[in-house]
Amino acid sequence: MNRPSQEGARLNVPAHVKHARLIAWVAEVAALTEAADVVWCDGSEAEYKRLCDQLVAAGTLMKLNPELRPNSYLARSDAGDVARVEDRTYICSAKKEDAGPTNNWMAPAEMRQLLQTSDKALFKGAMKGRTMYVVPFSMGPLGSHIAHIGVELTDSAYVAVSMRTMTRMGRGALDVLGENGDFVPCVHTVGAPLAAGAKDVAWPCNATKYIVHYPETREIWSYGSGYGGNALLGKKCFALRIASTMGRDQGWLAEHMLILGVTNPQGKKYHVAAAFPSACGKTNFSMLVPPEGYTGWKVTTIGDDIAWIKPNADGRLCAINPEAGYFGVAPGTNYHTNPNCMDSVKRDAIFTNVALTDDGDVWWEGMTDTPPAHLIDWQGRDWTPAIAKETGAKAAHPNSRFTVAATNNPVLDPEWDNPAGVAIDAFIFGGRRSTTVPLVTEARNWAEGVYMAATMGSETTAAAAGQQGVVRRDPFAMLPFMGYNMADYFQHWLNVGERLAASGGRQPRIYCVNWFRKGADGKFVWPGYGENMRALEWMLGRIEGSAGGAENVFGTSPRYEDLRWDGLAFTREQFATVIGIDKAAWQQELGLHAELFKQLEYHLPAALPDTRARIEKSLAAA
Ligand code: SAT
Ligand code: MN
Repeated sequence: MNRPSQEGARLNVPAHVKHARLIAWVAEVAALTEAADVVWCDGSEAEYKRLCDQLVAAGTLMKLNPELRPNSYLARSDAGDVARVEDRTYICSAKKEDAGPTNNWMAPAEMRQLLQTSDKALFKGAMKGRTMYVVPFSMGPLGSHIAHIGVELTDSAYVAVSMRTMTRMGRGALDVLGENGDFVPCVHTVGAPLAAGAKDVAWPCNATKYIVHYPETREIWSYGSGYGGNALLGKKCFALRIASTMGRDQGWLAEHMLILGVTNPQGKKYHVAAAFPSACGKTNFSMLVPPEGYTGWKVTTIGDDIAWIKPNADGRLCAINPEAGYFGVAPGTNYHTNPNCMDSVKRDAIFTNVALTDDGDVWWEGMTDTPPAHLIDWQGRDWTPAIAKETGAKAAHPNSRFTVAATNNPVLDPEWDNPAGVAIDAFIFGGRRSTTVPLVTEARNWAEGVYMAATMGSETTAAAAGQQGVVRRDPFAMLPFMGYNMADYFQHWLNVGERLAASGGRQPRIYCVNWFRKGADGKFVWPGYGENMRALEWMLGRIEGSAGGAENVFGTSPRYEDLRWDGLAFTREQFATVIGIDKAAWQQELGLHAELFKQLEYHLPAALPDTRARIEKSLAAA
């Protein structure tokens, strides 16, 4: 029985790791995948540097000009591995009904055969010739009662370094885990075993992809992709899909939401959590710079993508950002749309699939009004404005990204790492809709707010593979990220609100926004970005009881005179275009809500069709 110690030596288990279950699982996965070597990540800067150097030598990363972009790198992915793959994403709950009609489902035993146990199981030998990195991480401040630990085993050093930026990764997380702590096991392989002596490619991946979640055993298995949410398993896979099921079971919420702090000139601070689909401006909103005329107002970032929210003893909903970095969309980011983000990525960033300038810096569409005269595009080809004009080729991929630590953000909220979280005053839900949905609407009660969130629609973006610009229902901006039955999730939200009310706690107000309405000329009417502060101020005014509004069929929206217009030329007519409720459009919209409810019929809470019927009635009377 001296096997464990021999195994331990081959596994390179550091002396400080005493967690027997963790070690046994690492051994099991190393044996299954036939990894050539095992490296335990400690999260140190020296380790980050070593892995980055190694990635540069392998051709995966290119070091950018240190004078223009210190300590920063560019990665170019395989052209077939550029976004989340929703059609390859599975929720393997024991019962199909628990995954619900919005998720791909396969029986756990069948999926395990495919991935782990059959003769041709995909993970068998998948890491041959590669190093397996053991990446321990905390989602949320170390030791926070809202945080949870995960461990990702990955054969991608790019994933390991990205996880260091995106999570609290390394020794600290292992210390929290101790000898017997719980962790979510996450297994990731690019699915490209290397034969002895074979030359590697810069971005190994596999045409076959599986992003698999087992909610009952809280496991994640990801095969074939090295990109973003497919591979950085702490993000969408753990912090949303698995955590949503944990939240359902334990009475909390895991949401696709930014969290911001907003302080008024009197020094009163509010906290707002806002859900928008991928690539709809969460990062921009979370770093908003108040416009001219808003002297003394300040917006600070707690998170830009994900919120974990638990009720505290005082009856408040408290939120943490489980992440420690930003994996944001580069195109469209500039000194007008998000100056704080531009400053965040000035150094210490990894860029993926953006363009390279001739002097070794990065560029993407929308960064500057005039593109450089020559670039190397995201696929390593020459790019000039003339080529773009002729072929339509983008210099940067529309879903190109930056990965940077939250601590680089000049407006990072001082509470961002507070283990107790921040008490949420308002929830905002917003989609990308060129028509129909008003600029801002307040729900008259919790159930109406849940209805707004549940029926949200949005035009699809490049963040996911597939058709772009088509309206799809994206309840709570969670459609691609729900770990269980969507209708049960609606009920969970209703329950959370009821429990708050019953315990004498404070329900946050709920708002629906749409920055994206277009005029007859096809252009956005609302200027957006910093000007969104005007809608935000109105929401806070509603909370204080000082802001007026008018009821419409959907909720309460501001009249022109209810918003502050200092510093912005925006006419009553323009305002009417972004706030109006068009009867015919809403009749059609309600038809789409009915379609959604039909799809989600099983377990759909009655409060939702009831609310729909009420809206339909008042619309008919309007
Ligand atoms: O899922 S990713 O992390 O790749 C990005 C997103 O869709 O928000
Ligand atoms: Mn997101």
